[in-house]
Amino acid sequence: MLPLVRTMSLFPSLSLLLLSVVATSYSEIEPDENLPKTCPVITCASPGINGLPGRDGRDGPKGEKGEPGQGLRGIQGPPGKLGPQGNPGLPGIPGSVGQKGDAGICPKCDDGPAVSERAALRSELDRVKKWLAFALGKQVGKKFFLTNGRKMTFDKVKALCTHFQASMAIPMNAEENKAIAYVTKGDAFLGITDKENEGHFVDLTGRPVTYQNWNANEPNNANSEEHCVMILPDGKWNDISCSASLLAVCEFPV
Ligand code: FUC
Ligand code: CA
Repeated sequence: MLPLVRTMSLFPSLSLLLLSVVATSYSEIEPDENLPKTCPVITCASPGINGLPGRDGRDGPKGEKGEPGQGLRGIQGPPGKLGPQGNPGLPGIPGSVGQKGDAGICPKCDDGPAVSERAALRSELDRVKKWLAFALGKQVGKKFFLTNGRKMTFDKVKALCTHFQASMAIPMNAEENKAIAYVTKGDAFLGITDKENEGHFVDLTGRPVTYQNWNANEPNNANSEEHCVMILPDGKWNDISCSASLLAVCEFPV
């Protein structure tokens, strides 16, 4: 016997398996319709039975998105979580002015005792001013001239008047000049100098004096050192050294 036959007789199941493999391999080859149905070597026999279907091919490429379905719409879901707070908006256009409100209630301001109290204080103040005017000074218009009876240099008088929220006396007219002379009754400094420009007298605010009441032959700038102004008991003026010691007289706003 041939070795193959002997082997197949020995292992009949193996020979069946071998035949099955050969048949399966042949069935996977598609017959070409164009080729002539000839048998080149051996005589044609009747066609064999179809083989088993081949294995599934690999997945094809993903298809295009389909049309929306025709089914019923689902119910609305619950609201989502609260988002982060946004940036503040721009300020709005100011509103129109409102109507005037009602008068406020102020028992101590309008109709209460404070009104009569203020009137009493005003009356008392006016009487005290008259005492001072009678005893010490003189009021002309809105100026009240006062002296403390002490003598000092020009700069000291200036500082003293400032300390008492007043100014050095500066007569703007004959009436004021007379009042100052009445108060001082002696040689006193006025708030007038020509320190900056010899012969050009200005008041302490820098304004050139418009009213003047110079004594005869004054101002003479004696010894070239007289840059301040004094008022004499008769109201006449004389230029004098700023270092002289004369009465202090101030004018207080009324
Ligand atoms: C006159 C004045 C001077 C000074 C002298 C004593 O000459 O002009 O200012 O008072 O007298
Ligand atoms: Ca003089």
